[in-house]
Amino acid sequence: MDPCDLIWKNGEFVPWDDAKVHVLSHGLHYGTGVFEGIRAYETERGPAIFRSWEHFDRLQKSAELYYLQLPYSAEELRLATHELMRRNKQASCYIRPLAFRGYGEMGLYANAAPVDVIVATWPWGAYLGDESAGRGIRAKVSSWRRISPAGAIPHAKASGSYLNSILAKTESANAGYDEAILLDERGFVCEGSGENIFVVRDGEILTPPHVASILDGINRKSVIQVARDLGYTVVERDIARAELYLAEEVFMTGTAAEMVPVREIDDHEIGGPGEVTRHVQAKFVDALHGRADEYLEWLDFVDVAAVDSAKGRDGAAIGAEEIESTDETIGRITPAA
Ligand code: PPE
Repeated sequence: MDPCDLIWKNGEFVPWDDAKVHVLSHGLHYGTGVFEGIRAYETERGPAIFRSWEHFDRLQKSAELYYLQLPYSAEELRLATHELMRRNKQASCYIRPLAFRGYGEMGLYANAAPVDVIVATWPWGAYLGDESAGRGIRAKVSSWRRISPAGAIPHAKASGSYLNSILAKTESANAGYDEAILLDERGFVCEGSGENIFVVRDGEILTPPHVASILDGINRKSVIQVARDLGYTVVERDIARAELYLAEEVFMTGTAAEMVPVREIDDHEIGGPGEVTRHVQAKFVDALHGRADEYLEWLDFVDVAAVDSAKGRDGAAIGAEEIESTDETIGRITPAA
């Protein structure tokens, strides 16, 4: 990893190497955490976090689903992230908020253990390899099914759920593929180990619906909108495994991976990146980087010149609560007319 200077932890900015936890932290033992993956990009108007409101909102919903009470509001965490990026002097980065049950009680009903919250930032390059966005990746349908909604909550971005993704990813990597595609418990196409999936058939763009145990991806939602705005028909419906092999084009979306064409699945050549993928990808990448006026409202611009609002008048570090009240210059901007 490429460390940065500071990590925001429970309302304070602490040096990267000092952001530690007790080995008896609940989340470490039972996976009781929820997290987010967010990216910030350098734009002509300064650093901008892509759809930060939606990410912090999802963090809060994931927490609620697993009965974790977040001691900070989504807005407090969003503004703490701005301050962290300013202090780490980052124009672009990956952002990882995590809330987990901390140290204080063991056992499965441990409400006495606190919920700790951190936000970390670091530079993270192309998740599926430098060539992934241009050339496309090779994927393998996993022998592991996506966690069933009967046993856990696929809609929550919960730490423990990722054991499922890690099994699938490990299997595909050990077999020499770039990524895994998981089927849901019914045997329909679900998603990648860390991405949503799209299939192009007869010129239409298909993607699995919510009942297929997907994570409700923020890039999924964005790409659906971009594709529809470009005039494509996007249908959310169950997709049979064979439709992957019969597809004209396949692509995946996720914060870390961004938008990546899939050129081969289970040794069936899909080809590409195809015309539809390229068309949507070009617009989507413009949106991420602030080059598409119609999507500027998705960008949360970080005011790098803002006063260091997390320092009180005496210069002492304070919590996110105060950041919110002093840092009003940062907000959702309206697209230029
Ligand atoms: N499904 C899963 C299982 C998933 O983990 C992600 C994101 C997505 C879909 C796409 O969601 P979104 O980022 O909102 O479009 N995966 C995150 C974790 C990656 C990691 O290795 O850690 C990410 O992309 O940040």
